[in-house]
Amino acid sequence: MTSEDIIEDPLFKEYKKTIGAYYLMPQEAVELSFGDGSYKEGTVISIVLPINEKIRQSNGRQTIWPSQEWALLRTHEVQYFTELIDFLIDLLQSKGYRTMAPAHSEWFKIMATEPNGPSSNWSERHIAYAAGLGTFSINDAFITEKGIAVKLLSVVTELKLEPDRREAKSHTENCLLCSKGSCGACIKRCPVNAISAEGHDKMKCAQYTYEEESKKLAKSYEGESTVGAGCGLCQTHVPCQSRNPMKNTL
Ligand code: B12
Ligand code: SF4
Ligand code: SF4
Repeated sequence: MTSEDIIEDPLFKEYKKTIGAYYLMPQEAVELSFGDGSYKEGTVISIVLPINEKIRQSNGRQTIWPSQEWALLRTHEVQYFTELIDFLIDLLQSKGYRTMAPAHSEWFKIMATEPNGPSSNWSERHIAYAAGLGTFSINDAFITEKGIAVKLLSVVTELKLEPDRREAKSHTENCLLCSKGSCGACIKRCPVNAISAEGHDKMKCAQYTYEEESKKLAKSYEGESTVGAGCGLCQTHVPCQSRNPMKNTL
C-alpha cells in the first residue's frame, strides 16, 4: 500500500514545531543528501508493509516476550527494507527523478530527548500520517487500514505526484480508546506497564524492546543480538492488529 504527499504540505512545517527544531522537512532532507539548492519540487512517498499473518499470529500467542518469528523479523528487516528502498530509488532514478530515503541516510539520527525519550529527525509515522495512511494511537503506534502490526518506509523523490487526501479528523482517530474511550487491550498486553490511558512511556518500552535481556533473547532465537528482539505485544492480539478498528469491515 503506498501513498504520496506533496512536499509543500504545511503539516511538515507544523512538525518542526510539535516535534522540535531538529526534525527535518523534506526539502532539508534532500539538501542534506544532495547539497544546498538541490531541492526543486517533489513528493514524499509513504509505504505501509503489513507484517506477515503467521508472524502476527505467533506474537499474538505471547504474553511476556516476543515470538521467535517476530524477533527474527527484527533481525532481518534492515536487509529487507534496504532491498526494497534500493529498488524504488533505482526505479525512480532510472526515469530521471532524483530520489532518497531519509531514514536510510547517513545523517539519520535518533536523539535522547528530555523528558520524552528517543526521538528521530525523520519519522516514518508522521510521514504516513501526512500521506493520509492512518493515525497514531494511545500507545504511539500507527494504525492503518491494514492494522497496527505494520512496518513503515518512505522516500523523497523529484517526481511530482497528486497527493492522497487526509481524512482523519484527529491524529489519533483510528484508536478506539482515543476516539470512543473503549478498548485499552494494548494496555493489558504490555508486559512492563509502559502504556496507560495517559499514553506510552517510551523509556520503559525502549529498555524492554532493545536492551540486555532482549539482546539475549534475540541470540537464543538465533537472531542478531545487537538489534534486540523487539516486542510488539501491543500490536498483536488486539482489535487493531490487522484493521482499522473504527471501521466495521474485517
Ligand atoms: C525511536 C523509535 C522507537 C523508540 C521510541 C518510540 C516512539 N514512540 O517514538 C522505541 C524503542 C520505544 C520503539 C519501540 C517500538 N517500535 Co519503533 N521506532 C523508532 C523510530 C526509529 C523513530 C520514531 C521517532 O522517534 N519518531 C519521532 C517522534 C517525535 O514520534 P512520536 O514520539 O511517536 O510522536 C508522537 C507525537 O508527535 C504525537 N503528536 C502529538 N501531537 C501531534 C499532532 C499531530 C498532527 C501528529 C501527527 C502527531 C502528534 O504523536 C506521536 C504519538 O504520541 C521509528 C522509525 C522511524 N524512522 O520513524 C521506529 C518505528 C516507529 N517503530 C516501529 C516498531 C514496529 C516498534 C516496536 C513494535 C518494536 C518492535 N519492532 O517490536 C515498538 C512499539 C512501541 C510503540 N508502542 O510504539 C515502527 C512503527 C510501527 C507502527 N505501527 O507504528 C517504526 C515506524 C519502524 C518502521 N520502519 O516500521 N521505537
Ligand atoms: S488496542 Fe485498542 S486502545 Fe490499543 S491502540 Fe488498538 S484500538 Fe487503541
Ligand atoms: S512494544 Fe512491548 S514494551 Fe513497548 S509498549 Fe508495546 S507491549 Fe509495551
